[in-house]
Amino acid sequence: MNELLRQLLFLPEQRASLAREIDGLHYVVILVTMGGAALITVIGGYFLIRYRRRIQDTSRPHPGVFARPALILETLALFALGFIFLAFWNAGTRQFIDLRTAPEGALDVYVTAKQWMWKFSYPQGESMISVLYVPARRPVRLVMTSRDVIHSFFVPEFRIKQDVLPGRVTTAWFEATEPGAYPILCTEYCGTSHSEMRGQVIALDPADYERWLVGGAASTPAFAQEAAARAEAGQAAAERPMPARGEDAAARHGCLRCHTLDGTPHIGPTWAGLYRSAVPLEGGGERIADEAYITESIMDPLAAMHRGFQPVMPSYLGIITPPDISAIIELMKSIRDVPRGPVVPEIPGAGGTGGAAPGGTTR
Ligand code: HEC
Ligand SMILES: [Cu+2]
Repeated sequence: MNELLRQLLFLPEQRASLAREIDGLHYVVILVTMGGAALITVIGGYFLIRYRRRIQDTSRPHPGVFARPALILETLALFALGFIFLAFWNAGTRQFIDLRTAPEGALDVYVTAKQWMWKFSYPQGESMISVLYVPARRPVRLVMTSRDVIHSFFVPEFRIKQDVLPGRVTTAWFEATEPGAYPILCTEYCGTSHSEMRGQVIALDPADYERWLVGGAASTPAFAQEAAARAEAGQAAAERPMPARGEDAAARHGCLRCHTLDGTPHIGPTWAGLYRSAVPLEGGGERIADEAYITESIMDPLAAMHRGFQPVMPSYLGIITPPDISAIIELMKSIRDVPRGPVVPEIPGAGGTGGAAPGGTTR
């Protein structure tokens, strides 16, 4: 039953000691509300037909809500509702208290959140970024605080979610039931890279955990090493400065087939020295290459053409994401002082399509 409902509701596996209980309350609430809704629909439908207006027959009097059988039913329903409320309240309060109070002898780990990473410090002195090693089948208490804004620590498989606040300490505890790697997510929007503020809880067999304490990550089982490598790669990506991410995005979208970063003329105007420069336009006039002009050039390249270039740039409307555009603009800002010669190539359009970026990535 538990497994069936868990899958029906698309919930992740239950991998902490309290997860099953929490899901239990969830199931009861969902089933009671769905059952209630179904009951009301059926009763409403019955009344709709039973008491519909009849043209001929006006003799049958409406029994009225104050008739004795109705009163009895209504009183019973009220009591049932009160009982359901008390039952929810009772189960919810007990779970809340269980979730709040870590068992005696729990292992303490200190958690510091900051844009955009989780840092875990152990009483013995180690400190890990993005990866939280814990022994399985032993309670772990997290003592958490933030260095900047509000974050929220969420491990779906453990069913724990706790806000992490600057200038305040909050706690959460869990006991992983099985060794494994479980993702950590930040569930409080905390800035540009909020979605990349991830990590892994790596629950190890107690013996493996002891080995980790002595020998570090190298002495953990293969699954743990894989998860740690994944978490670290994600962290490195999140920490990459925006211009570098802009270069990734430009390469990914093929911009560097036509644009250069080092000032060399090519199929499209070089991005070196472009930011905030005056762009001469086809048909006269000029525009300052600010964020608006750059974004417009990417979405609708023909709207304002750089004088002397061919109309070969495709529109990226609906293809490129706003974060990618921001990163590309940051990349352009970072090379605004790179000297550029004449921007327009000698023979316009001679490069054709699909050529490699000549010297496009010298930075
Ligand atoms: C097929 C070649 C080609 C590709 C690919 C291409 N562009 Fe362009 N781009 C051009 C040409 C040619 C121009 C100048 C004519 C115009 O304004 O449309 C240009 C103009 C621009 C301008 C205005 C610069 C100026 O000096 O007026 C920006 C900004 C720009 N491109 C960004 C991008 C970005 C970002 C990408 C990738 C997402 C990209 N381009 C992909 C050829 C290309
Ligand atoms: Cu966050």
